Amino acid sequence: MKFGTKVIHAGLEPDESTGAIMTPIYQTSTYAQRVPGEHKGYEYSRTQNPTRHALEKNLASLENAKHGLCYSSGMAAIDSIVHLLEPGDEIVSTNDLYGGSFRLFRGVYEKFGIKSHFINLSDIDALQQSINEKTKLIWIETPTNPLLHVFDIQKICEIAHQKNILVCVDNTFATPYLQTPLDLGADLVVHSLTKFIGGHSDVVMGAIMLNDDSLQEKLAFYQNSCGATPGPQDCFLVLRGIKTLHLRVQRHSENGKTIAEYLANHPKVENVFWPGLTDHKNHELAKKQMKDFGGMLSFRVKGADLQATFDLVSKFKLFTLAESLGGVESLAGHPATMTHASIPKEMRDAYGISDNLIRLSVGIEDVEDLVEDIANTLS
Ligand code: P1T
Repeated sequence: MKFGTKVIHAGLEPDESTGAIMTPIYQTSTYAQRVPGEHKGYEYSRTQNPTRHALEKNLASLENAKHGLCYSSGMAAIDSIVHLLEPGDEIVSTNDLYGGSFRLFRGVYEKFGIKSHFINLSDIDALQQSINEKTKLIWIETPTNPLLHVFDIQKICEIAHQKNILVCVDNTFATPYLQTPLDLGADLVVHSLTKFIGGHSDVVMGAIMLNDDSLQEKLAFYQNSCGATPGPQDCFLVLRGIKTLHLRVQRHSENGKTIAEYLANHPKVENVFWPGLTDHKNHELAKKQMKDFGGMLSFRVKGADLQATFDLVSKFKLFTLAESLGGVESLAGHPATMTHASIPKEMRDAYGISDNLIRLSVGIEDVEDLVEDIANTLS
């Protein structure tokens, strides 16, 4: 089945009892048992829920995975993956990643004895040097949040697997429409479904997709034991959003291209980070690894200090100043003080998350209006 068919059909059947075409919202916490232990596959909705199961099967199919697991947020999904590690284990990750992931690895898990290294994953020598016998997980974001670095998933997986290290790719920015990391060797894929997959900025949710049965068994145990599972209403909303994922991401990518090219030629813009630009330093890799380049981009405003950047980012009319990304509507953000504020300033400065950096989540509106909004704001 091709992608545009999978989003509409994979894992989904008309409801057996009524023939309803759309997966019903099974708004129930529990299920009748005939005698103790004899039931229809569902006991309690933290553990299993039919609406959630339909979504998990659909998501697995999109990532060419055997298994899917849903969580009450992207962070809960990421947290669950760290539960696979033991005290004393280490994580190697990128130095450009969502601030919440940094906060979890550094702020929560270091006190449980799990250390994280944040490096440039394009630098294979640095990667080799960061790996030691304690390394159990390599955490990739590609493209990264907020600077849109692109890393070679296949190459990193080859290095990791020689040493029995798991590789997880946070595929939130790309979506499975643009890239399927499991096909490139990754062990786990994680998503904030809150973003492009849900697509309408009306739900917070996360997911893990994977092939390995024993890892799935462990993660399902943690999912049920820790309990950060989503409700059926939210699962229904994500299922509904997914049906147009391919169309939306095509349009996000087209609009992203127009805006990236407009900004790249604007005299007040210092640099633009979008992997589709031919002068992006990972453009050739992005072309090989991704189907298109998506609607996320960031840019630096020439000579702007913090106040000037605040003034600018607050003046857009169509790009709403807000956290999050990937919805149908365009959003603008200031990473240094919003999504990446939990990264210490000296680290942000060293990694390029400067005070004059603005991030755009380009929506699916008519692009002429978006360009006009940017033109007016920059002038
Ligand atoms: O917000 P939540 O659903 O918990 O997802 C966390 C998350 C995970 N991975 C990536 C790459 C993300 O960008 C996020 C959330 N990011 C934002 C809220 C943001 O504005 O960047």
